[in-house]
Amino acid sequence: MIKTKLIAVFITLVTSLNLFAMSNDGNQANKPNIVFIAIDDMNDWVGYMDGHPQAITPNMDKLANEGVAFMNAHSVAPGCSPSRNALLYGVEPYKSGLYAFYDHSIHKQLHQKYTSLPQFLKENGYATYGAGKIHHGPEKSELEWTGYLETDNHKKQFARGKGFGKGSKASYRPTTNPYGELYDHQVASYGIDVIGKKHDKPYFAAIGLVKPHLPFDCPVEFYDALPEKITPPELLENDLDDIGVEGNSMRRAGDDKKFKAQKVWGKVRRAYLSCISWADYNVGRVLEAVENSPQADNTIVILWSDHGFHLGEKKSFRKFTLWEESSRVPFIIHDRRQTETKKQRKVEQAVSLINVYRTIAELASLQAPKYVDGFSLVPQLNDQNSPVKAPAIASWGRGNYSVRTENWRLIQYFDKTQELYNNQKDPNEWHNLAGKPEYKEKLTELVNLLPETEAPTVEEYISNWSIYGADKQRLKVESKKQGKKKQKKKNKNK
Ligand SMILES: [Ca+2]
Ligand SMILES: [Ca+2]
Repeated sequence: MIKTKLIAVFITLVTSLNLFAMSNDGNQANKPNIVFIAIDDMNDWVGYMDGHPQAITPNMDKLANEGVAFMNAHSVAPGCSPSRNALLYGVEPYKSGLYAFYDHSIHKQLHQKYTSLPQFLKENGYATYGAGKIHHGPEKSELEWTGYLETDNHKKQFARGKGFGKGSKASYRPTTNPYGELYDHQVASYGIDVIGKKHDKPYFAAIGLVKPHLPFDCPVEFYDALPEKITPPELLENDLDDIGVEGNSMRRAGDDKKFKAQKVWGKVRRAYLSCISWADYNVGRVLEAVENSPQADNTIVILWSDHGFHLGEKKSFRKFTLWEESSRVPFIIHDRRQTETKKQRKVEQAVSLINVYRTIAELASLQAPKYVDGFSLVPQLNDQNSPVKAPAIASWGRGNYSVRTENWRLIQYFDKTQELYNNQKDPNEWHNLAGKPEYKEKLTELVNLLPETEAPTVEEYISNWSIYGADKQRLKVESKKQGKKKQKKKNKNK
């Protein structure tokens, strides 16, 4: 009799705990810690992704081997601001209208409209710590963060005779500062402190590394570790002849010409690779802290990069295109609670980073806010062949989209020009199949996956220098007028 009662009490307890967990009442029993590593502008030049044969990234390779590596992961937008706004507020640009770059003051407004991922976790019982670049721009609101690192600035010292360029952004030179003076080292150290502490609540540690973002400068040891001769990109003569005006306008053709004329492409690519190794080194420091932490077995590591980067491919430099180099990113989830799993779990299906929010919510047994886009990737963590619900959509400016499935990419620009690539047969996206009658069916299939509705561009707080798409010309003219007005006011006040 007592036994039956006890079982009944036990069942009630278990059921109510589950109910509590899913109804977000703040029950924190056994909720996992989340280590969230955000990397800036890192493309697929990472060992396990095979994007460049000379990449040196032992720590990310190890993480990919232990966790689940999404081999075909894609950013929501090829620019920091729209990519991070989408991921952190959980809303696709074509629904939010946040296609462009925005001034940092926009976050106040966004906090009223959306619940960002760190705010969501904080409201649900997590202690949330942040360091470095998580949002685009410094945003350290108490709504989101229990604690946030203040970094120290140090003047950079450069190794003599190595690399080139002296601009604040356009610099490709290795540094000789002690590691602790550098931003990413400080950011990782803060994460290491958080991870090593004893916590009475589950924690969310967001660690935002800024390398390999420009300028491509990092400690000289990482530059020296790379060979003098860096493998150049594969190029096809006349590749760009089958691309429309809008597609071509997204390329930074001027940089490519300049680097070619100065014969420095090799140095640029080497400096980028070295910054990837430096980021990897800091990732390794954080991972070691996780392994040695008191709650290692109840911790999930999630690593992602906000978008990719062109370094000569398609005669292009930087991001800001809808092609594979701008789109494909490292994305790894290692749920250390899963102890009995096979190594080398790779998901080959295309997935978008818009799914990060809902995935983290499910991992923490929480219900994401209703408005949040995307879907949880927990099924793929349990079985890498579990089919994903939707392809990866990317937006760049209103009206410009890319749809990436496991083997195909469609790009449709606002002027209705299209590109279609078979990425399995043509990984460099050289051969645009959009106009070919034999691919009409495939084209239609992918066109049908494009967003059905499109939010107007949010124009308040816009920094419109980078906008491509249907609003580009109009905003350009308006911003010129605005600039003139401001100048007149200034002159009047003089
Ligand atoms: Ca970025
Ligand atoms: Ca082509």
